[in-house]
Amino acid sequence: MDTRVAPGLRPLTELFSMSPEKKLKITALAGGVGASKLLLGLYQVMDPRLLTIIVNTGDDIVLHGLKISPDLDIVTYTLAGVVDSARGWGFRSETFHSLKRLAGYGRSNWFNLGDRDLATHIHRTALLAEGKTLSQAADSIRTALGVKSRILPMSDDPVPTIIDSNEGPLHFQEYLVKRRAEPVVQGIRFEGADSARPTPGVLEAIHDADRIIICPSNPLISIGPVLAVPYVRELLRARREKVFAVCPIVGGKSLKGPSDKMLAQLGHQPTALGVAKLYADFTGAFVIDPADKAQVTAISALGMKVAILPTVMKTLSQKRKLARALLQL
Ligand code: FO1
Repeated sequence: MDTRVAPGLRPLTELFSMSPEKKLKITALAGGVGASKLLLGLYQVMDPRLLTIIVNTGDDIVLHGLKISPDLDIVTYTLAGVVDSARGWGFRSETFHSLKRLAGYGRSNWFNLGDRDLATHIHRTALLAEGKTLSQAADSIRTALGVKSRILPMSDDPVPTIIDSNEGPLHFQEYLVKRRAEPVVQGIRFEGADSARPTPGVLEAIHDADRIIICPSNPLISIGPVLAVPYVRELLRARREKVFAVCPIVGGKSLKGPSDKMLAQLGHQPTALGVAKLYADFTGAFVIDPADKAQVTAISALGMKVAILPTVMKTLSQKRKLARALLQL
């Protein structure tokens, strides 16, 4: 038998020998860095062509006339194996000559756009100017980088996340990167969400999935915007038994970013239980770390099944292990 394969494709023999759980059609809801760890695990342990990722675009921002989509890029670069894994965003071994020159022209440089990363933003902005949609641009970028899973922005319409803070309204990137999450959060708005349309394929991907995974992302500003797109939350509710959410808080601390601080400032408990309360209406199974097993009874009382699995993913082996366990649950 000829088992030769084109570069990047798995040998047919490997697909036939896959266990049934690896053939499940999976749809994941994702933010950026935290989500990408689990997504990389899933990408490696299942047939990646059966994985569809719906990504938050509330973090998108226009800088220097360029459309930047940080979470789409983080997910794409991670699955393509080109991400700077220490930072979790941007290209590995990146240089910043263009940004220095831009600063020399008096332009702001608080958002670190690397030289190769800039090519992505130029390409995306050019496609949009040529009349293409954000999802067509995302597809062009992921296929060029050899990513086999479908990556869908939650909406082709802009839905910027605005943080109402003690310093006034701030775009999410201004709050997170420019102001280093120091302002006190008083409210969060997803501007334009009410009239935004889900990207073509988003509702179908939720409807047709064998399993829907909510990645361990910030529930307020990464998963929150996706849920705010019309019909998404309602459809998840209708498919609740198929929805598995991985908690992004372990032992009262965020796995990544300021989730714990933001939850507390907005009056939620910065705990697994606090996140479970935000997800209970559309989640059938809630995955927590062994460190939080004391909260099982309280979470179960919300009407969800609870699974205890190690959710801290520092190594590739931990990412693959959690992914495999999620497929086998
Ligand atoms: N995060 C930072 O903390 N500082 C940066 O300068 C920065 C630049 C950046 C450039 C491109 C990109 O795709 C992501 C970038 N991020 C940066 C990450 C990003 O701000 C956030 O982590 C996500 O938006 C939250 O998911």
